[in-house]
Amino acid sequence: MAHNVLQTFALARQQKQKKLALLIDPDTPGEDQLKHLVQEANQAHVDYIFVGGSLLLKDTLESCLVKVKSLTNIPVILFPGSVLQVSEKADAILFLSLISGRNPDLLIGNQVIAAPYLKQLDLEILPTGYLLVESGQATTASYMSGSQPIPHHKPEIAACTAMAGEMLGLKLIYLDGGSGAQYPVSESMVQQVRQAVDAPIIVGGGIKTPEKAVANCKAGADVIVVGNATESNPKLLRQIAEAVHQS
Ligand code: 1GP
Repeated sequence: MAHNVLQTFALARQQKQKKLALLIDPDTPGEDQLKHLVQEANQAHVDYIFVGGSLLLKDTLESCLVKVKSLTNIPVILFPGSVLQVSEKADAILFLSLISGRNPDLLIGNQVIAAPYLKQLDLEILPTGYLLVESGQATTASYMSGSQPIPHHKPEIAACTAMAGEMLGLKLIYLDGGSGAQYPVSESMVQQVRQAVDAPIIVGGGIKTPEKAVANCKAGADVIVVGNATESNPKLLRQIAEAVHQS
C-alpha cells in the first residue's frame, strides 16, 4: 500500500490547490445509498473520503470500508470517534488529539491505547490537531468528547491552539463545528488560524453550500469536509467539489 496521503495534503497546500473530503458515517447509508454516494464522489472528483463518527450505533465500520474501497480509488481515511474505529481496511487514519479540549483521554490517553495496534497495521498515520468549535448547539462530537468547544467568536483562541499543536509536531489542523453544526466555523477564525500555522488546515461541520466552501478556502482552508448535506442531496457534492477545485 502506498503511504503518501500526508504528502498529498502538503503538496496541495504548496500548490494552493483546494481539496474536498466527503465524510461518510458508516451507520447512516444503506448499501444502495452508499454505492450511490461513492459513485457521486468518483464523478465529482472528490479528493478524500473520511469514514467515522462520534458515536456509532452499528458494527458496520469494516463492511463500510470494504464496500467503499471496492468502489473507488479515492484515498479512504479513518476519522475515528473512538479507539474502536481502527481498521486496516482504510488507507490512513487521522490520528487525532483534541487539542481544543482539556479531556486527557482525548488529548493523549486513547492515543496511548491505540498506538501499539496502529504500529502493527499497514495504515498511514496522519498526526492531527483537532479543534472543536462551538456551533450553535451541542453536537454529538462536543457532547461525546466531554470537552468544551472553542467559542465561535474567539478566533484568537483557535489560532493559539493551532499554533501550539503545530509546535508540538502535529502535521494537520482540523477545525470542526461538528457534524450537523447549526452554523459553521467562521471565515475570520479560519483566517486567523491560517496566519498562525503553516500546516494544512481542514475545515468541516455544517458546510452546506458551494459559497460557504469557497469562502472558507479563500480564508485559508486547504481541505473542506462535507457530510450531512450530501446525505440528503448527493448532487450537491459535484457543485461543492467544482467550487472548491476552482477556488
Ligand atoms: C464533521 O466536519 C465534519 O465532523 C462534517 O460535518 O456532516 O456537518 O458536513 P457535516
